Amino acid sequence: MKTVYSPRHFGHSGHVELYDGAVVPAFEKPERAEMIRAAIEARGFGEIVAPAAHGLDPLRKVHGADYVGFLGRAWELWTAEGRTNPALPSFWKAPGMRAIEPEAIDGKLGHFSFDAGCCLVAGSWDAIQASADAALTGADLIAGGARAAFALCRPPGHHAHAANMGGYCYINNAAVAAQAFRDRGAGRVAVLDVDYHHGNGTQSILYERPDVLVCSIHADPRLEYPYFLGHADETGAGAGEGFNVNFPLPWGTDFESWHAALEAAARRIGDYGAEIVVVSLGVDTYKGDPISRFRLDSPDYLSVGARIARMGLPTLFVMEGGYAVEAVGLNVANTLEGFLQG
Ligand code: FKS
Ligand code: ZN
Repeated sequence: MKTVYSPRHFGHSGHVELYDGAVVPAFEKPERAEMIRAAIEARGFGEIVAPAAHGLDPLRKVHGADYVGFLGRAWELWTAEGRTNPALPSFWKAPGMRAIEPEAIDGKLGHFSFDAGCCLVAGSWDAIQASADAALTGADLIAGGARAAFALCRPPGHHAHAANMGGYCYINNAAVAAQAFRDRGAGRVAVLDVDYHHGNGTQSILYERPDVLVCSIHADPRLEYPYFLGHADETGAGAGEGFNVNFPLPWGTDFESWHAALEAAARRIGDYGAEIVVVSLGVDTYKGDPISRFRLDSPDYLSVGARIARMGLPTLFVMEGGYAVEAVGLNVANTLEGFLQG
């Protein structure tokens, strides 16, 4: 299995987030991707290739053109005001306020985000594009006949909505890849999101579409980020009714309960008749994760990979979360190894 990776992710560093009421360095940091790359290299899974540039058109198929344009210009607009800190949003519209894009960059940052989990620094946009290109290059490998590919995306994507960044995510790499498969002729695509957090962006983007089934296994939004989406009764809308499946689980969920949800999701994807599966791969389900509360252990990821393999579908793994830096490489590599042996 090939891995698609770019060192351009390093451009997205030195960014911050609000945590426990303080501005702190973001948990989503460059070391994560480097630990994963090192673990993949050490296991010798296959070649590590650079992403090919696909331009912005594939991004604009799932995101608003104004939003993509904003991401491209935000740092320039922010620094034109003489500022050097990361561009961090902190103003949002409540229901009843007007969704008119402000001219001032501080207003734009709030207009195009849903939390303070995403700030932009000088190299962020380049890293964001490289990350989306990694997912698209992975999709190319599978379209070219590969059984599987691993897009080592950073920054991650599954929280990004059509016109809003949030939760470390800017461009929804999984949705971009799913759309790319559709455009290349796949009839039915599934997204399987195993990150600890609900993939609210992926769900939102694909909510009214029957051609992409979205299944997400995550911490219950009554308890956990992203708080406002990811409940079990969200089943899709319009033509997409029945094509969104959420598996919210309580804090403290162990591998046995988690795996039961994976089993149900895998069956649903099989029943759907998916031709390809995009796996939003987060390993923040790990018991040692500093911001999450599930209890999977490193060897469990071998079983996760094996169960995904048993779906028997061409599989694109797209990297999402996982913050226990010392174990993130092991856990991702175990997932991929379990897949390759399964
Ligand atoms: C709540 C703190 C919430 C934000 C967590 C973001 C998680 C991001 C992620 C992704 F895959 F996108 F990276 N902090 N107490 O892991 O889902
Ligand atoms: Zn997560």
